[in-house]
Amino acid sequence: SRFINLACAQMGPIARDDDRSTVVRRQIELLREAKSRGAEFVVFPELAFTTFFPRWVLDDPAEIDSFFEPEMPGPETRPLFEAASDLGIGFYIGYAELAQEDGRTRRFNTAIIVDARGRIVGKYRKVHLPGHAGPVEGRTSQHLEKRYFEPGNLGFPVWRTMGGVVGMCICNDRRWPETYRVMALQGAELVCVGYNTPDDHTGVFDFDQLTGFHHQLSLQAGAYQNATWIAAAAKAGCEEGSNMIGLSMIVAPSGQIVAMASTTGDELISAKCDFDMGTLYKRTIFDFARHREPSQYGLIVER
Ligand code: CDT
Repeated sequence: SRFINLACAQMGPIARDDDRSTVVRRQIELLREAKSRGAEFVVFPELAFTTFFPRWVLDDPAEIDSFFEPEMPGPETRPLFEAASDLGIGFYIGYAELAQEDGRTRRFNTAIIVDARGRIVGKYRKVHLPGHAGPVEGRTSQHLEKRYFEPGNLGFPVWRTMGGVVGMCICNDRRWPETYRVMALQGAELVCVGYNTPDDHTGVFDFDQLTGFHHQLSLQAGAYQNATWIAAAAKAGCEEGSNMIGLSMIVAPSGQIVAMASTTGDELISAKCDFDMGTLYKRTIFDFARHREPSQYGLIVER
């Protein structure tokens, strides 16, 4: 067995005018609780340092930039890195990344893995950007990730860290089977995911009433079909008038939920997870080399 004591640090709402330092103090409090429970690795939400700004139509470039991080860690986020390394805890966290790349300014919805010594070991940029590039008429709430971010350009890598093979995705990515499969084909044993999921995100009540179910369904199917652990952390609660689901959870390669949040506020959940549970599934029902038939899957990359 190869055990890791894993935690998800669900965060309650962040107000539009909350500063980074206030938010980081909350995150450090969650890290301390994680330490008291013996956790070695903590998963924080998507865009974890600010409110979920893609709900608004913003035009002022300075205001838009105020939600982005030109460096990670920066002056206000460094205390999180220091606290985690003092506690000997690794973490995953999401943030809005302002990058200078290919001779221009680029914006991505990004997540990183930081090891227990405070070093960034991996970066992922969200591939599946939901919503629209401009406001949709008649909708009471907007989801404008396509306005503020480019699709990620780093693929779905995995990293050997924390005693296992670890990959990342962000929020909407968790609904797409390709996300998990690309990482599973590289041997992923743990997939980390942070999310902000409003309970009115499709605008169709028949679908929206199933928001929690579809979240669980995606994670449980993703874990089972790819023989991997999944640790998913929400930003939850009523944030600037938008109700976002909680249900942060840790899912085993069996598809079973082994820990789940019961509130929509700051809440730590944790579980002792055996990376070798995934190995067992990979040697039996999901032995990819023996059972998959890639020659029959061509359409998936052609369309
Ligand atoms: N942040 C994010 O990706 N949220 C989406 C909901 C919005 S879709 C318009 C999700 O898939 O949870």
